[in-house]
Amino acid sequence: MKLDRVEIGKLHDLLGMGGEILISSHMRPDPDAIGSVLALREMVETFGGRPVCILEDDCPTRCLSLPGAKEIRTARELGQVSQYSRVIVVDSGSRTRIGIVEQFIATDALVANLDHHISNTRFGAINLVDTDAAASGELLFDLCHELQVKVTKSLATNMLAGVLTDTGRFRHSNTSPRSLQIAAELVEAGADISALTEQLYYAIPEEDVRATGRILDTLQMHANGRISTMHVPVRDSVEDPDNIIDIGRAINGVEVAVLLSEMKDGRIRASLRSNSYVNVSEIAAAFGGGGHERAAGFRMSGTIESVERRLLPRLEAALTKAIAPN
Ligand SMILES: [Mn+2]
Repeated sequence: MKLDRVEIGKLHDLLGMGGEILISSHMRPDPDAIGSVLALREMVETFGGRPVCILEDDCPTRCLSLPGAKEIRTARELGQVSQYSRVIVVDSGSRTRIGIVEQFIATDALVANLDHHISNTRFGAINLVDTDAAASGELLFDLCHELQVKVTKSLATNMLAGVLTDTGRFRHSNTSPRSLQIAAELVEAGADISALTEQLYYAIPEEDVRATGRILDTLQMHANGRISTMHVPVRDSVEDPDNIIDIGRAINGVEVAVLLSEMKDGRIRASLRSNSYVNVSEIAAAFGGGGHERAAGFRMSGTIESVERRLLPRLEAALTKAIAPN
């Protein structure tokens, strides 16, 4: 997808204004969110601005070695709320997905929305949304070229973190020739793909491995083996649940994998993955969430069991609809 020239121009103007610019991304940030925030931080500095990176939740430990990660603040640790009139939100399908950080956005703020989710609500005054991009990191790479920002080693590392993880290490169906070309250029620009993979995937805390064993034990199959579900009680929450839902999705015959997790606030987070034909973004949207065709999610109050009881019929209907001959 070609990025809109007018919107790029408007982002260029925003970056050129200098001064403080708030950069944020979604709650429970993943490496694409963190890497993109950090890449934008460097881009803002290149333009002479002062980036302020604030997220609702802590940077996951596996992302702490990304260049600049220590500069990210959580809304909680800041305590006092300052209001920013220039804001960039990245990798977030809607404004509410940044959570409590919304309080830091002044009412008349100029907000740029940079994202790749199909469910993106175009909430910015500036909207650069490329739903063909596998990761926000890809979108930012294109932006670097449009804005003539030199891709340094640190920029390349932060953007590659997003491309690497949002494509599931180049295995998911969103992996395009462009994803691979961009990854190659990022490696050429100095990103160490091997070191990055080690940090992001091979540094799992021991307690998370043990919790994974208990979560796998909750596996149940539905709809003649086409749906798998697993449950995560709050005491077993792990930093990177993608690894677990990937196992549910890898079971022979499964089309949709579901991971239902209890959150600290008592609500349930549902993560949905599909293999080849069910659009889980539509199903997540029906429950007030969103995402991509093959990876989506939503949050809802209730118990794991009550959410599962409401979700399963929807999934079964989607399976039937997708399979039924025209
Ligand atoms: Mn992303």
